[in-house]
Amino acid sequence: MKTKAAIAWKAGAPLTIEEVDLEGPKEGEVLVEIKATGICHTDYYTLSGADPEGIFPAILGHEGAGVVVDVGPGVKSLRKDDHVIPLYTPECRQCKFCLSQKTNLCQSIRSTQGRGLMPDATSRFSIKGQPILHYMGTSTFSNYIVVPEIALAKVRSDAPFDKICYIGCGVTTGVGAVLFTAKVEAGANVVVFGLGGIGLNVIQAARMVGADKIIGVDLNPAREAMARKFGMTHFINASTSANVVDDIISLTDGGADYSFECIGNVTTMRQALECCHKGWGQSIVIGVAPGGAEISTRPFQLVTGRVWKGSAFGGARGRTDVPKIVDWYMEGKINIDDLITHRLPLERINEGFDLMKSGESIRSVVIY
Ligand code: NAD
Ligand code: DAO
Ligand code: ZN
Repeated sequence: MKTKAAIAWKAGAPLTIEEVDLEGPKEGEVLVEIKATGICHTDYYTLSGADPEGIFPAILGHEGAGVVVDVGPGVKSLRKDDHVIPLYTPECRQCKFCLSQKTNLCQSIRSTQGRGLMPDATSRFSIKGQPILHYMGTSTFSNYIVVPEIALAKVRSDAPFDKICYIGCGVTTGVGAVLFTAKVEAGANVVVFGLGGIGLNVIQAARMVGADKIIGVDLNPAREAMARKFGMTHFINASTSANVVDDIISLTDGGADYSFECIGNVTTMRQALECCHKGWGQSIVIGVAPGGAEISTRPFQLVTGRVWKGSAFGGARGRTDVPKIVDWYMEGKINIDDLITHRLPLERINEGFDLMKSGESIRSVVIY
């Protein structure tokens, strides 16, 4: 069949809207019509050329929601008309990683997904016979996609696609880091570095679990008002503070119980660790730093009880946890609507990237 998609032909070039050939689903695969997709910082990271694993030509996008159109042989858990969210972190429930119950990093299709291919090591997308690569196993900048069954979360059918697409990455990454990775408890003091599409979701989850102080740190003072709306109690402007770590330690009587780095900057990663309380403070790295970057601290920071952890997709097991997060949105427990600041048709997707780069948007959503 044919599908309309935004193609990334090479790093640094704007996306172009084109008609693409899409092969139907093979064994264990599902054809999905994407109804809406968010534009995430990580799409820009890859498109800019900064991502050392970025490969082209490809169809980017990993924050979508849509409807099952057809299923390939052997698909058991999904059928036509089911509403789904594609998962860049699948959940096969059979691999060593899934069975460990210690991680959400399912590895069953990792190697082909990383090469922009389906599990049989081929692409379903092509233009005039030239293969176009998949991206993060999702490629939600295409109106129709083919995805392995294990990389689709089935969600309730009354949830609006133009909001729940954000659960495909940003919401789950931020909310999950608080609930599943850090397991923040009521009364804890929490610090969030970076008040963008991820950090604001960390803030709303910290409020949801009953955190005491929720301190936000950002260079952009325009982020303060939105962060307060989501539960931030104190703001530190990193561009005017003489010492962000000292400010946090004095606000929290010795340091944060939990900090979250939502920027992708190794300097703020160090600050996020070192503002944690001696003996028990945990710092969660969410931001993706530039290729080759390294983090550092004095090892005595760890000897004296601080813990440095990472979180991918919020530690969420996609097929299990994403439907629950959709329920929380539908029950009014989490706010997505105010984070979606811009809506665009696919033809204007490049404007979505410009809005992100200028800091004007929190999330732009493309509506098909
Ligand atoms: P964003 O651009 O929306 O937000 C980043 C915020 O950080 C902005 O408000 C910016 O003003 C602020 N900032 C930048 N430099 C700063 C500094 N030195 N000090 C203080 N504030 C600073 O980005 P986002 O969409 O929220 O993504 C944040 C990071 O999370 C990115 O690196 C992204 O790639 C990563 N990410 C990780 C995962 C994961 O699973 N671990 C998933 C999605 C995104
Ligand atoms: O198992 O090695 C692996 C893949 C891990 C993928 C984790 C992705 C999280 C960071 C990228 C941001 C995604 C939007
Ligand atoms: Zn697995």
